[in-house]
Amino acid sequence: MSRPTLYIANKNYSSWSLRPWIAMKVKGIPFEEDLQTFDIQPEERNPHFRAFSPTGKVPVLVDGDVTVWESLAILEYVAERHPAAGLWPAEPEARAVARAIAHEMHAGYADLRGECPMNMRRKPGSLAISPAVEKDIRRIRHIWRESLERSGGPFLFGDFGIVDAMFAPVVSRFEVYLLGDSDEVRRYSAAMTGLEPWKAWKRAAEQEPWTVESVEF
Ligand SMILES: N[C@@H](CCC(=O)N[C@@H](CS)C(=O)NCC(=O)O)C(=O)O
Repeated sequence: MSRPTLYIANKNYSSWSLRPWIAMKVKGIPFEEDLQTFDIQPEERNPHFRAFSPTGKVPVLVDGDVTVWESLAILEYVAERHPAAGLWPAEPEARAVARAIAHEMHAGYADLRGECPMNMRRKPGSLAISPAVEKDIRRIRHIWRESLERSGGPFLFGDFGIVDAMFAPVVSRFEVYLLGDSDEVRRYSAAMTGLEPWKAWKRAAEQEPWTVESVEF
């Protein structure tokens, strides 16, 4: 059986790409990776992405005749194709809550995403953040604290799953911008950054030669 291809962009910057990539790696699901670099001038909007992506954005998973875009839809597709991987909690109640949290992440936290773009190799240091970002951080910390208390960790619903994949780039943002110093953040970040796929992605990000100046601050 041929492997699907996951199209991603620069590992240093592409937060949406990290989500399906880390989920598939953690679960040992085979795929080919095709990294397409962002345009140096972001206003050019990466026309080369159009060759494989209906929206001109990444990530995109191509599995035979099927093309799936949108990170959460890709994760759902992978979960359906690999039910034994346990990408969602087994119990319907926990699964419903996990889905609600994953959708909240997918649709929300625009202020955090806009003001604190993912930049994995940035030297850790704080920056001035707006009250809207503080609100996003409070909400995320609440979700992490409540989920870890309920599941006992180390991930939000016990074992690593889609919810954790959705929050992986947030862990990086918290680290490099020194956001949310608290027990639940330290505990969850340690679990995430201890994963071998996390370390591999970060190493690759640090070695990339490309710089997008507009998100370097
Ligand atoms: N909601 C989409 C967001 C995808 C997205 O914005 N991807 C960024 C890279 S992290 C992108 O391709 N940006 C290029 C552009 O906007 O031209 C998803 O979940 O996959």
